[in-house]
Amino acid sequence: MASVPLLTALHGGSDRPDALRVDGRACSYEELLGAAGAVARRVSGREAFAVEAGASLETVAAVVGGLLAGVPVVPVAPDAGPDERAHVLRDSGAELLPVDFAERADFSAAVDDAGEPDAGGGRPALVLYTSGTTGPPKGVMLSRAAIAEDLDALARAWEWTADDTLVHGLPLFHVHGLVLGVLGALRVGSRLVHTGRPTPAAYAAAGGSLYFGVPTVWHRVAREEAAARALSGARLLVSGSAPLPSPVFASLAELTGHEPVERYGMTETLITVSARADGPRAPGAVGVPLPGIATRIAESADGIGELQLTGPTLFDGYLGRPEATAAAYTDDGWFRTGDIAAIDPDGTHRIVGRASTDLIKSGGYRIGAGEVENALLAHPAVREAAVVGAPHTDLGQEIVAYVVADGVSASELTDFVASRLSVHKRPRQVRFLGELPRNAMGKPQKRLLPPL
Ligand code: MLC
Ligand code: AMP
Repeated sequence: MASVPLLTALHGGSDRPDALRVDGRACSYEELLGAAGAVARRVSGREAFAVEAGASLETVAAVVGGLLAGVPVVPVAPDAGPDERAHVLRDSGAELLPVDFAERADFSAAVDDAGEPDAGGGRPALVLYTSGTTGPPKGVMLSRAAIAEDLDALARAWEWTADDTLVHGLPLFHVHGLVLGVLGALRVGSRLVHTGRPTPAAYAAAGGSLYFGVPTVWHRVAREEAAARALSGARLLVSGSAPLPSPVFASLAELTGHEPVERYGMTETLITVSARADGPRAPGAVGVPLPGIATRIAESADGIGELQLTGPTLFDGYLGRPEATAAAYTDDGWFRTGDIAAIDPDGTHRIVGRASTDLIKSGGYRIGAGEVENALLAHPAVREAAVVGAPHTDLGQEIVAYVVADGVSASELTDFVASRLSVHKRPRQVRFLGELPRNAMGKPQKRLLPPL
């Protein structure tokens, strides 16, 4: 198999001392390659390894090190509770690797001209854990070929070049912050400023040309007029991971002078549809399919239905779950996104909802209702639990738990969930009911839950 170099610009070599800045610490490409080389040496020969993926140079070095060595990297959310962390490590078989950025090694002798090995022998580059409607998170296997295709398509769509300075403050254990936000910069060669947290003040101070954010970040920027106005010197503001509310689109356009570019994606498919830097942008519209991506709307009378796709950016399946992988595709081989969409006559895609209410998006994080319900049911006082996403101006959706329980308070239950799962999986509201509404078959009916 021919090698597929992924981090072309990193190997091509800018000699800027601050090519990369993560949460206040800067490094050059040479320093990053040295630290990544040390990681590559340590993991070489392993099946996979995990890294605690905080917003740090260590996380970047670990991921690049895995790519250099051709060993799959499993980023773990730093705030993952013990249950979630244990699940990810057990399911992936990966051990957590502590990383010391000061440790340096030259790994270039072990790799080919492109600075990377032969596609890791067909193994995934990354395994990213993401929630489904039920059960614990599944590991999504992403190949370096899929990542390379996606980043190149996005670079073309956004006219993203080495002259850009990319700014964002997104988590480094998901597609948005890690694949686009870090590997994208190292492939294209743009300077990267990761702000640690994506606060409006940090975005305003960073002086970038290209900004990434989830809608919650853009909502917060749009609320702080001075910070928003400071982005007027940028070239492109990109929003994704959840629907960007129309009022936020309008405020950003007014305060920054830039209509944001919206793009749509999933962990399993990477980014597949996007507005273009040289094309129209409209609230509620996520643009057109990237080159190589084919989309269709599943049969429906009114042209609104499940969005299905095929293309070179799709995942290699869920780790160790062939049935779940097969179930994600239609019989004729299209990936079922579970998102409800419409396609305008000019090809513009609009995401109008989700097929299942059991996948919640809060602050851009994907949260399975079933995982939170199981965490609640593990509490001895809880007899029944139903978790839903309720509309929320800042977060898009907030997690609301309806429980049947005795002798326990709402805050005890949220703390209990937080002690097992990541912070953002905590219910924001807990409602106590005498019983859950059920249909004649005895199945809980979330549609019939009392309004908040
Ligand atoms: C949270 N908090 C709670 C709570 N939940 N407190 C009590 N009860 C609860 N239920 C605490 C938090 O710990 C935090 O505390 C404070 O409340 C504020 O929390 P928040 O409102 O959630 O804000 P914040 O922590 O600032 O996070 C917002 C955010 C974050 C936007 C920065 O949600 C985020 O990083 N989202 C990005 C997700 C993402 O990258 N998704 C991409 C998936 S890939 P404290 O003490 O810490 O202040 C993908 C593909 C694609 O989707 O298309 O891109
Ligand atoms: P994740 O796997 O965390 O990447 O979540 C993927 C989901 O995020 C998709 O299935 C969509 O529901 C949602 N999503 C991503 N981008 C957008 C967008 N621009 N507009 C609406 N929903 C989006």
